[in-house]
Amino acid sequence: MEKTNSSSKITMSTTTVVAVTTTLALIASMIPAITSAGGNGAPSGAHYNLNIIGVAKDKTAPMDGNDGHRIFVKLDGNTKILLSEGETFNVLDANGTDGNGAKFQLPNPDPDNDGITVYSVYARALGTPGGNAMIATCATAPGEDGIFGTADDEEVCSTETLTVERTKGKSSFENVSRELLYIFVDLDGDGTAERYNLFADELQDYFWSYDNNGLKVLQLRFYEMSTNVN
Ligand SMILES: [Ca+2]
Ligand SMILES: [Ca+2]
Ligand SMILES: [Ca+2]
Repeated sequence: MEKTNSSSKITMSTTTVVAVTTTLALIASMIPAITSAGGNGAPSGAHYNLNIIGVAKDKTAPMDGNDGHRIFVKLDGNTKILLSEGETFNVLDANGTDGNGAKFQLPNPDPDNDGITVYSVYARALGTPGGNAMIATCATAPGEDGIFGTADDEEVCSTETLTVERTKGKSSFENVSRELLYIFVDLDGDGTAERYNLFADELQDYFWSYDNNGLKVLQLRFYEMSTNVN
């Protein structure tokens, strides 16, 4: 009996040692992943990449249906990037400098508007140092009559805007899901802005208003992971 007990004790302690070793191995294997994810501030993993490129001279080619993972905007001045709801990420009109804006397709980021996104967007400034851009999510509100397509419709923009500046040195990604995937606007007139997800029915014709002041490249990355914007 005593022998069995002692043998079972040894087994138990061996199990413990194995468990500890396994845990250490797991932690050790995670460290490189954490380090590489923290290198540029972006998560690791699959993503859709979109470069928004500021150009000094307006492009003349229409570039409709040109899914080159990039959109051209004015290097200085305002460009509308129209947003269209779809199953996938896709550049529908790459030329934002030609008078009808650019057009980008993306999925609804938060269909029930609970503040937990179904995907996340990260941004960083690239290109030669200098320049900044201010981006606001905007849309058309139905106005006092509550009906779209009538004279009192108005363009509204989010109170939560994103400003990106290209400074010297390494540029890091930041999670900008709150600024680019939602619009904060006071539709009910009580003096406090409410939050609406992109493509919520309360608004129409969503777009990013891209105010460029010399930023060469804004890089956006869309990841299949959620962000809590509450
Ligand atoms: Ca265009
Ligand atoms: Ca109206
Ligand atoms: Ca309100």
